[in-house]
Amino acid sequence: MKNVLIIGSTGQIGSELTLELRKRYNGNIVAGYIPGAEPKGELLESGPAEVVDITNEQQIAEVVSKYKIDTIYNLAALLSAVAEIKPQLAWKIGMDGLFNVLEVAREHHCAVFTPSSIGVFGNNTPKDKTPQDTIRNPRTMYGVTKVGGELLSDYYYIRFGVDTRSVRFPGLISYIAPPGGGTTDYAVDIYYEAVKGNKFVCPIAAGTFMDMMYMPDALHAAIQLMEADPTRLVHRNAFNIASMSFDPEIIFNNIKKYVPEFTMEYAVDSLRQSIAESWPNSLDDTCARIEWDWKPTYDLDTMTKDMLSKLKSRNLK
Ligand code: AKB
Repeated sequence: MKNVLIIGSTGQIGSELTLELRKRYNGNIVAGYIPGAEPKGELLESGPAEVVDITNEQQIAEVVSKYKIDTIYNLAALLSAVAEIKPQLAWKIGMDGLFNVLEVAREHHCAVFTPSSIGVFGNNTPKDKTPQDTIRNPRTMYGVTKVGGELLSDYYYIRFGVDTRSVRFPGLISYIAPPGGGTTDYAVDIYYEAVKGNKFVCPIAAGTFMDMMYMPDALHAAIQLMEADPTRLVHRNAFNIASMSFDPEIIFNNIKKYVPEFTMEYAVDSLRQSIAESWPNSLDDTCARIEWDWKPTYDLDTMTKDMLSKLKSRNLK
């Protein structure tokens, strides 16, 4: 039996990860949320839910004690573009919040998964097939908190034995909860506009490549890493994982294969563009493949077919 707390359970990753964990484990899988972002529908009905504000250490500790939690998925974060607008809040959630989670985990012997991101890399990092162990010098607050988060999580493992693990997520593409505030969000929005029959106005310039991943692979990565044999892990915080890399032209043309009337124009957003240009074109995920058998299932074409069919069945307006 596993008892899991998901902090940020109603966000893009949390809303799907919580349901996946409930299918997989028969313990208490607690959906942590903040007021204003309450769980609804299946997420609310299929298991316990509690207010858990990551900035409140005591609140986290009370829920961990109440449900005898052994694993925390810490999904609270501001994404890259919004973190540039609210850097103080990004720090409070990303660093102070993580510190609270790690302290509770240390006292209550919990394992912790905290997503990292391709945002840990910066302009001096090798751009193509970015290695696992390389320069991490972001110039965004999001990247700073993600590098800090990786270091702090490794510190808690080395110093206190807290079982911390993480992956560097690329842009995540999904059809249930929207991302909101990221640099890679365009690769989600483009599907919604295609299905609604609208022209897509792309905020990222043609020729800008970034790693992306379909949500089922991302969920699988998080769960598979947390279940991995610890004796095989050379790395912990955080593993490069990859499944596809494309620029706006490539994803547009792939969607157009199935929606021939679809059109796109560019209105480049300077903030998102500068962040995108500082990130790698593609990551080398060899260490994840060797240390815990990471292997993605979806490529661009299989993802496009699934996204379009799932969104079409929702009759979007
Ligand atoms: C973002 O664009 O901020 C995120 C990320 C790649 O971490 N999707």
